[in-house]
Amino acid sequence: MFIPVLQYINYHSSKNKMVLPARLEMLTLTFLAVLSTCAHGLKIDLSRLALRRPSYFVNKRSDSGCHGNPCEAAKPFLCRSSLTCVALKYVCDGTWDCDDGFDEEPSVCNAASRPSFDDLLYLINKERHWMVPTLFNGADPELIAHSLTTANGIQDISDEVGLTPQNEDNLRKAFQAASEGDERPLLDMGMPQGAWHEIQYLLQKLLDSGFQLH
Ligand SMILES: [Ca+2]
Repeated sequence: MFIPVLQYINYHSSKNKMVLPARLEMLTLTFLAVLSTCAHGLKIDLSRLALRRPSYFVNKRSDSGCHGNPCEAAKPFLCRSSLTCVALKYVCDGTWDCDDGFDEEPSVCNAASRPSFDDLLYLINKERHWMVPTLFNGADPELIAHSLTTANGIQDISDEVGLTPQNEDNLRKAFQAASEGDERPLLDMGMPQGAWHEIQYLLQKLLDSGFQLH
């Protein structure tokens, strides 16, 4: 079964370009040289990449929709600054296979072990009435999902999304609540009854991937 893992979204629409933190700008620049790619039949989906052009989305990965990736299926990971192609077993294996180390960048490796962008976006949209203002300062759900997929931890998300100290504190409490199996802090934040298990599952998956609470 196909499991989308690596998904990068461009947030440089004219609407929000001016308010985005420099960190996200740099992250987007990181992927400038990478075209839309797909990992055919493999675990990593590179079909959503940050490109410096208006919002770019590939709704669903499909073989017919994959284009721009010159790599063969056995080596589907395209390096950033060269046309070097890397087999997935060498992505995030601790050794640079791309000249610039793109295959070992933390954001790439974070995304490889995280819940998918789509799963996170679905949850955030579903719970957006309380989750977005309480935890993410009213930010765009796609930006939040992207950041959760690639960030090292809360500080990165704060820099990328623009959180208040209260948001950071609430986010930290939410992760701790998930870790401790205690839904009460989230109920106090406005989480509706019945939403807990899905939220706990995804937060715990983030923690399991090494997501840092500082
Ligand atoms: Ca490598």
